[in-house]
Amino acid sequence: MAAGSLAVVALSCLFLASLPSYSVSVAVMSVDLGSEWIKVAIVKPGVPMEIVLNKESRRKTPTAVCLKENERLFGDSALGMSVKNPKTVYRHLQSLLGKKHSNLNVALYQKRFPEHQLLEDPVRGTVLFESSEAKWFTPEELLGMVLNYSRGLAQDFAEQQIKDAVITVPAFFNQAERRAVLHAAEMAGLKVLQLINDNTAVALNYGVFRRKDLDSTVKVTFITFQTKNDKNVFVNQHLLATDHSIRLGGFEMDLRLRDHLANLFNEQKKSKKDVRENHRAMAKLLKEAQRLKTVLSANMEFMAQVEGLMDDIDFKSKVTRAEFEELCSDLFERVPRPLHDALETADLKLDDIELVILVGGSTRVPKVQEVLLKATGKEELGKNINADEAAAMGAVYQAAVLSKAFKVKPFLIRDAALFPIQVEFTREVEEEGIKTLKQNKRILFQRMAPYPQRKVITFNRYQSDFAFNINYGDMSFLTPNELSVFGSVNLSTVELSGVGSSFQKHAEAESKGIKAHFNMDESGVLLLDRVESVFETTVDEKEEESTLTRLGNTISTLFGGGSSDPTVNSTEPVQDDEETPLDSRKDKDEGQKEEAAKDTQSDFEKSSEDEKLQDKEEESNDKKDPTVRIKLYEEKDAEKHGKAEPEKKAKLQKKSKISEEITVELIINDILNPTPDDLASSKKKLQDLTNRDLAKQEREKSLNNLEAFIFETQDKLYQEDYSQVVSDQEKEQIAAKLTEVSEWMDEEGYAATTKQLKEKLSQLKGLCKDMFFRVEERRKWPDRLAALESLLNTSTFFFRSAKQIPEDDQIFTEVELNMLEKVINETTIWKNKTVAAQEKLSLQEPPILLSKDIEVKLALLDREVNYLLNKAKFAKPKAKAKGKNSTTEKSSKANGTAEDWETEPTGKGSDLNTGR
Ligand SMILES: *[C@@H]1O[C@H](CO)[C@@H](O)[C@H](O)[C@H]1NC(C)=O
Ligand SMILES: *[C@@H]1O[C@H](CO)[C@@H](O)[C@H](O)[C@H]1NC(C)=O
Ligand SMILES: *[C@@H]1O[C@H](CO)[C@@H](O)[C@H](O)[C@H]1NC(C)=O
Ligand SMILES: *[C@@H]1O[C@H](CO)[C@@H](O)[C@H](O)[C@H]1NC(C)=O
Ligand SMILES: *[C@@H]1O[C@H](CO)[C@@H](O)[C@H](O)[C@H]1NC(C)=O
Ligand SMILES: *[C@@H]1O[C@H](CO)[C@@H](O)[C@H](O)[C@H]1NC(C)=O
Ligand SMILES: CC(=O)N[C@H]1CO[C@H](CO)[C@@H](O)[C@@H]1O
Repeated sequence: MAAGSLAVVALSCLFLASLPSYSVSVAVMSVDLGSEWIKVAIVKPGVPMEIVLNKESRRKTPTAVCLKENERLFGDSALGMSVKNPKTVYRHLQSLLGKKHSNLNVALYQKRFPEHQLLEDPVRGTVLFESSEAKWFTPEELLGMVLNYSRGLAQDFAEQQIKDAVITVPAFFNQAERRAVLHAAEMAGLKVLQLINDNTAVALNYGVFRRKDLDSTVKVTFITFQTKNDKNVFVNQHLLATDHSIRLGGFEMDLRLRDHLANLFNEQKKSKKDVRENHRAMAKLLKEAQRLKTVLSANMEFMAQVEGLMDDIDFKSKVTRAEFEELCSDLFERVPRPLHDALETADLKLDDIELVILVGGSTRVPKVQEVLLKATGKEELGKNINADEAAAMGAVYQAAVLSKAFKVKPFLIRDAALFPIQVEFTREVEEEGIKTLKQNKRILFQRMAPYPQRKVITFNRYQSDFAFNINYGDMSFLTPNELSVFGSVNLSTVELSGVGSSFQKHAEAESKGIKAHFNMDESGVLLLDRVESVFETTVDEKEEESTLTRLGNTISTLFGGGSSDPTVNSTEPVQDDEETPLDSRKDKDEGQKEEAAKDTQSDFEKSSEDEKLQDKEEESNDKKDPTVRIKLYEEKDAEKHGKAEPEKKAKLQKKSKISEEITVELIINDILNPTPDDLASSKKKLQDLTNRDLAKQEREKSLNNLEAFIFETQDKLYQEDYSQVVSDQEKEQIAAKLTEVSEWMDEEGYAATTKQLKEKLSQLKGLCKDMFFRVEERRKWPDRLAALESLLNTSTFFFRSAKQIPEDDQIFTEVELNMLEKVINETTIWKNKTVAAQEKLSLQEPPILLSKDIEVKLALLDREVNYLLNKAKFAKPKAKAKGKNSTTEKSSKANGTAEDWETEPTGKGSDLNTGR
């Protein structure tokens, strides 16, 4: 949107640290998934976080895929096709994710991209793109292709396989939209470590590099303006929404400019047709409009031009920045509003804001900056952060933190859920003999609730199977228009079975309610971990048994993974660890809800234990490696059990908790997930397309190789090096074959299979092998022979010098020296003989002087000399070190024996070997 969202992100800075350090060798990546651009970053051992360059060596890649009849194109190539064949190009997919066909976003998309046919999925009610190739594609599949392409870029850049990724999503993405991105990633075979809100990623990037400036205990709050989304714009601290925000955004500006250009063209009356009717022409104008917007950020006016816009008519017209600002004036007017709204919701004043950072493409538009400066009353906007890449860099930092492979100082992020989520259920109540159905609502996650967070909800009044709904809570902060874009406010219905039987089974025990365990995970996705029916019995115990049971319980809880493990055995006693926080929380709940206060016994309790857990976690993170988050929950449990022990020892009566797993059927009410079969078939669809692309690339390579071989060899036949080593007959034969294959290629080559092309090439190579060999050998001779000659010379010199060492000082044995001489003799003879024989041969005959033989001789001689040199190197005269001078030394040498020399492998080198 033009205005952008105001993001207030709270970061708890827990670690003062410098840059990350790395250990194991596994690269991880981030994808900053924008509706127009994708930015990819990697981190790999020994290499700091880096933005990945794409095939055009650019730091960002258009989010687009082109599905041609026989291949796919991505990035700039895909976008390039939009002016040739707009129907094959799919982009701006973000606004369709997790949306029903009836959604306003879909209508808007259809209007913006009339070339696409959007169908309705009969089962899920979502959008399908009709395509001539496979019958249709879902937005998730198309996004999956783009994600896998991004992975390919990252892998090429990192020069290794990558599977793990952190992907950014707009903070305002709801549950269905987040799940859609996860499904797309799954289709691409990517393992998503986390979906991170893009403004959070920016904030993280900001925080990480200013760690030292941030106080370790103070919460840091700062604001980003995010203008890259042309949808409802929210913030993760405060949700902001403007009436027409779905129409806002950089892309909206592009479209307005495009329409302006179309008007200008129509006014020029060079064609009788309306340019708006022509998809290709409009695509060309859109491309020009995007260029225009960028240029007008730096210039006051610009000449827009498109060659052959329509029916070979060129278009050319001047557009001024003033005109552009006029076109978008209503967008600019809305810029300040979200800022004020956000400050109000946050109960902050402008003075409280230290820094305003702009993020997103349209923030380069001077007018947007001007309006914001005025609205914030600041001197300047935060420019000390590379806004374009901050999200990708923040996300890859997080990827490094989450991947166990890197030792990174974590920067703890508490993100906030933008949309409240509540549990709704109906219960029959009897008042004065009249039975009525009572609707109940309990908030599960409040608006702006921090996550990741676990919550436990306890239903106390049910003794038989029942159902409850999970819905979004009070969404009145959205306008009706925004709400309709938002989609279903109903998330799911949970049907429980086994409640009644759990009560029958434990009739003697006291019910502690039905507990539903929820988890809002790191990606902001709500999960229902499990539901259990909890009972408590009071039993008299013998001390012995008690100890054993207790030990058993403690151990099993430790290994069972604590509260996050849904496989806890149903009849296994569970430690009494949830009750205390529950009770303390109950008071607070009752204070908040009048309804609850009426009941003598609350229907319902909400445990905020996990908030405490979280707090604890933050503390313990100070000391421990927080990359192992799950572990911390377990440790927490263990700690509790530890504390509970002494208390229980004192009692002879033991309260024992029994947990009975309740079967859950989850009915999804917003957007159905693709079934496992759907996912498998999508995966296959993508894999098939990838395989087809790879096969096509392979075939093109084979074709090129064959073409190049023919061309180069034909040329070589005229070069002296080659023509002199072949007989006329051989030359003719080769030339004829080359011509034959060349003609075959012209006639049938374009239909030929990769296999045929490869076969032709290997036939030709076989035919030319001898010729090439002769040429190659001749080329190698001078070098190799010179090397051999030189080594013979030095070896001979060395041999002679060694021979001259006086007998007393001699360190080499006679055998050794004879061996060297023999090798020298033999090599010299071989060389003389072979060279002489080769000279007698014609150039066209197979050579007998072979470079590989020369290399063998070289190696042999070299080894021999080196052996002796090495021996000399470690030889050390014993008698020398007596403080005598060189003259007396000589005389002492006269009666030195072999004993004076000591060979020691670890000793230091003597002078002997430097003589060479
Ligand atoms: C994803 O891309 C890689 C190459 O980077 C390829 O090997 C793989 O098959 C692709 N996966 C799918 C599902 O297309
Ligand atoms: C959504 O949930 C509310 C409250 O549970 C209910 O009244 C409404 O009918 C539900 N809507 C749909 C479409 O299921
Ligand atoms: C090496 O050749 C020389 C003469 O060229 C000869 O005197 C000597 O005995 C030969 N040595 C060996 C070890 O063959
Ligand atoms: C090798 O040939 C060179 C001349 O090419 C000659 O001087 C030398 O004596 C020959 N050596 C032997 C061992 O044949
Ligand atoms: C070396 O020895 C000679 C005689 O043996 C002596 O004249 C000379 O001074 C000595 N030099 C040193 C440096 O000791
Ligand atoms: C070496 O010479 C010294 C004096 O010149 C003499 O004392 C010694 O015996 C001689 N050693 C041998 C092994 O000849
Ligand atoms: C260790 C243990 O008690 N395992 C039991 C868990 O519960 C199932 C049935 O629900 C039993 O079959 C296991 O023996």
